[in-house]
Amino acid sequence: MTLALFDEPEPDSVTPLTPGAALLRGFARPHADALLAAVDTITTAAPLRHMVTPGGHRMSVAMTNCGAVGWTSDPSGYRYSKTCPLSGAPWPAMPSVFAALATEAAAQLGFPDYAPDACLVNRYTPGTKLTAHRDFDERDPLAPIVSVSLGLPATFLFGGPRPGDPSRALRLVHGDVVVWGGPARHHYHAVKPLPDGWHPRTGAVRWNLTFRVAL
Ligand code: MD6
Ligand code: FE
Repeated sequence: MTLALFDEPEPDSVTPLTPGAALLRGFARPHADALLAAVDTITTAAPLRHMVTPGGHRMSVAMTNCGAVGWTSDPSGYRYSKTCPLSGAPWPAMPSVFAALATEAAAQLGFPDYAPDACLVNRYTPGTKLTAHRDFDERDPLAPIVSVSLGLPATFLFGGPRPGDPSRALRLVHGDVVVWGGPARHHYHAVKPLPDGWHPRTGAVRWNLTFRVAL
């Protein structure tokens, strides 16, 4: 008997999570190299940085953005801004391969014409984690978050609307996409500390792209 530590869906399968949310296994895989090339361009134009939370903690995830607006955090709060606080310049434009993928993924869940205006680019290295939270800084309470995983595998925890709700542990690998919107839009989620590893495309890194309709 094998101990089921994770839900391990088949390649290219759709795993429903809760109404409005699903894991699209391998959905981004055909575009992974193009996405990674674009990540390189974006992080050159708008360097990754460790933002500080309103509580004064330096986030272990290194972040930047592309799109019309970008998510930022500093001791005075979370917000979306049209410019990068480091350079004062607009964020790099959202590459068409990013926008097209996000729109297609959202459509799979029944969210038509999804047009994200923000994409947060997250870099995880071994030990990097994201504590349980809900994304509440966006105007539209129903438009989904589309989350694309590239590189090293990570354990993603997808919970419910309340802090103590049971969560499901999903092992997200290169090319996986998770979508949560509608009734699932404000569910708790977290990423466990990234284990050591080496990925042929990204080295010792997991990249995560999270798309939102922010404004
Ligand atoms: C992930 N990221 O990395 C999911 N949320 O798989 C997030 O949920 C997230 O990276 C808010 C701010 C930054 C994030
Ligand atoms: Fe989040």
